[in-house]
Amino acid sequence: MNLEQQLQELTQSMYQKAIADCTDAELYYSILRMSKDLLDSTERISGDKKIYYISAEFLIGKLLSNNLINLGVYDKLENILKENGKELSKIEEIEPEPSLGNGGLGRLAACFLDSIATLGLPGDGIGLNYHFGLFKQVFKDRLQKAEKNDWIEENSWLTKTDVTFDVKFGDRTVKSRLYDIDVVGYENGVNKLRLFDIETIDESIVEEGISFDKEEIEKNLTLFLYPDDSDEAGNLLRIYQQYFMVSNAAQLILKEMKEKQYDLRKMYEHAVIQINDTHPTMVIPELIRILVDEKAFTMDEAIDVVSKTCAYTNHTILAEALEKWPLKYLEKVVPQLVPIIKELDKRVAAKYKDEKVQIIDKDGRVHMAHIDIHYGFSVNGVAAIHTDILKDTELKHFYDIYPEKFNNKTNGITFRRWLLSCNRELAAYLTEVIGDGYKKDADELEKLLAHMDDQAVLDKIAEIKKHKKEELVAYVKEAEGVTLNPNSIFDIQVKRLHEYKRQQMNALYIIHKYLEIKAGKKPSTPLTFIFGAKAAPAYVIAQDIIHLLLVMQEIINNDPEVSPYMNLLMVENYNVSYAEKLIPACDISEQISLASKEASGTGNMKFMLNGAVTLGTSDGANVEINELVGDDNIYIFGEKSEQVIAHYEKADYVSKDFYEKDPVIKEAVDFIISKEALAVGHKENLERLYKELINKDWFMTLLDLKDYIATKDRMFEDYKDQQKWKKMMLTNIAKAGFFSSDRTIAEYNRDIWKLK
Ligand code: 26Q
Repeated sequence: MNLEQQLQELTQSMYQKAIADCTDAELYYSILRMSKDLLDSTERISGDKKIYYISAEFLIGKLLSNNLINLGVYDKLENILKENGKELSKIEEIEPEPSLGNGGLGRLAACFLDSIATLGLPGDGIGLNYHFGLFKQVFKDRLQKAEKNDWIEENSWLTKTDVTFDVKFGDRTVKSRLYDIDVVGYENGVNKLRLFDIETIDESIVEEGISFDKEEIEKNLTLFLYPDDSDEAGNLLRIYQQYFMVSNAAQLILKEMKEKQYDLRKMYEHAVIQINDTHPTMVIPELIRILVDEKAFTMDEAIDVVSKTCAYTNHTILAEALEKWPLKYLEKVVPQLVPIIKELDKRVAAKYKDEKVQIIDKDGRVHMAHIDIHYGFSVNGVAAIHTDILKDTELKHFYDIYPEKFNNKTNGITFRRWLLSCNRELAAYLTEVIGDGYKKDADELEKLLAHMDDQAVLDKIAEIKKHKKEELVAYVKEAEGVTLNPNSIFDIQVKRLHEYKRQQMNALYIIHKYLEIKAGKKPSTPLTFIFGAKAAPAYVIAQDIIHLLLVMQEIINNDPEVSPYMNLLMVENYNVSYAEKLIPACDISEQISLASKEASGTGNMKFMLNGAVTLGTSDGANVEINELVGDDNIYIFGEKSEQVIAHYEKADYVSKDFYEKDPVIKEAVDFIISKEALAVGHKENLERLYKELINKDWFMTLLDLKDYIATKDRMFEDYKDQQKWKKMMLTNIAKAGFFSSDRTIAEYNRDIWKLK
């Protein structure tokens, strides 16, 4: 049966309609069913050793387009639908987006699953089936409000399995249920994302917004994903979630070991567990506990086997983001792990006197990362500069003990989603120019460099960019009711809202530009500034920054003296699907974190691949982008990480000095509490932000502001030289191959997992 017959049969049996008579929604559910059938008949990837990627987040995004591409049927299906008067891209819009992640770490896990399957490696993701995922963001009165984000439907990519486990907490036992989502590699076999849920969940306990009774574990355990704030509220529930995840993971892994009749004493020959940040760390004591209590291992044997099986990835150096759970919390939620953790701590204390490497500190807090480092065989950072900072500074005391465990794995992104799917026009054109080898071997993108002086190629790449800008303009008009100018420069900053990422610095630039235009100094090319960002609900200053952006949007877009020259848009509910529309339309990619703070960044890679030019600091993977494209094809500004680290060590950064000494800085910061701003915004929010900037500014916004303004202005000037700009675009695309997650995963496998 061919594809058309297959689909026809489904629309008939599900809706008693021919394809041409179905609504987009009916077609979506029919194609979903058809795709699941196709996945069912695709080969399962198998092998003697398997990677289990445990993560509290898998920010998978919508799956339809990607699955069709990876199954190799996208083009065929698109044509069949076209012949029936239907548009596949419209049908894709029907799918609800699963937001099972906060940002970079969760999206990385999703890209990794795609690449693991694409490389044909046996490997599953293990996580939680959050019913509402991350909150949905709405703006009311120029403030962020959080609402629940429903995504699970009767028909979805989830497959209910008959696997259930008991999970024992200190005060209760709950029953879990496993749901699977198939993960198909690009023209390859299928692995699984395994998401655990609890049978007794009760969605109706969610009240106003996203509040709910935190005590009723049986009803709330998998309701929400925790936003990445480190505030105390709900920490106990987070520990319940983490233990639920790892207890299930451990039981599943042991079940598979048993089914394959592997010798548990050689577990590490058949299984490797990648611990994605510290969130799944309890899998280490949990496995040790099971081996000792139920499988007759001695403590020494159990520790030895588990340590050879587990590897840890660090995604941050922000001290406040490193998990340290009070022993008291663990005693309440998982008392059975406490003696194991104490034993692990005792062994460390007996060997190393240095306080900095202990597991339990003198305040009785358990440092989760320290468990991973002592009792795992690999520790990796996610970009070269990040791994160096771990070795030299943050984790220096551990590096001195275990130099052989430390390694770097620079992050990557899957080109199937971030090029083939989100920018079909560019992908098709690249195929025309350099062939389609780049789809499986991303380094082949470099073949583009041979066309650096080929005017037709340069023009076509620019034309595609213009087309993607027009598409975005149309979408934004519909979704946000805002009119943008496709002939302006699109300058985009999309990522979680955090002070270290410095959206506030971008806001100050925009204020500065606004004031210049008011004073009669107009930019030669109109400018469009776009933001997208969710802020953790408990993160007050982040909320204030969103407020400032929405206030400036109102002021700028409604001022007839200014709006012909610049516009500002903060999109509502930025998520993976929105990213897929914004990134292909971008000219300038904002990557402006305070040097040393962004472990890697992955948005930077997605923008580059789609022909945007980076405006960034020497931080995270920007450093490697810089090395690849050279200084002429990127705009780097601001103080370097060593200088920033020295400021923290000497405590010599005083933001008020910058504010008082420089009239340009003062003017921009003062505008936050000007009467124009206060006429539109709230005094409380704006004043708090103003004071934060001049009195504290922990992430040194004002330190780099002048250099940022100068560099950004230079970039806008350079844009006028379109020939030069097009060559920069081409170079960025051509050099993006290194950032394919296929490369990253091949390195994980070569150095850590050693499958096949
Ligand atoms: C911790 C404790 C309590 C509640 C929440 C959390 C929590 C949740 C999520 C802490 C951290 C996160 C997410 C971190 C994250 O996304 N890190 C990013 O990882 C990317 C992939 O490696 C990097 O590219 C980014 O630089 C890094 O910020």
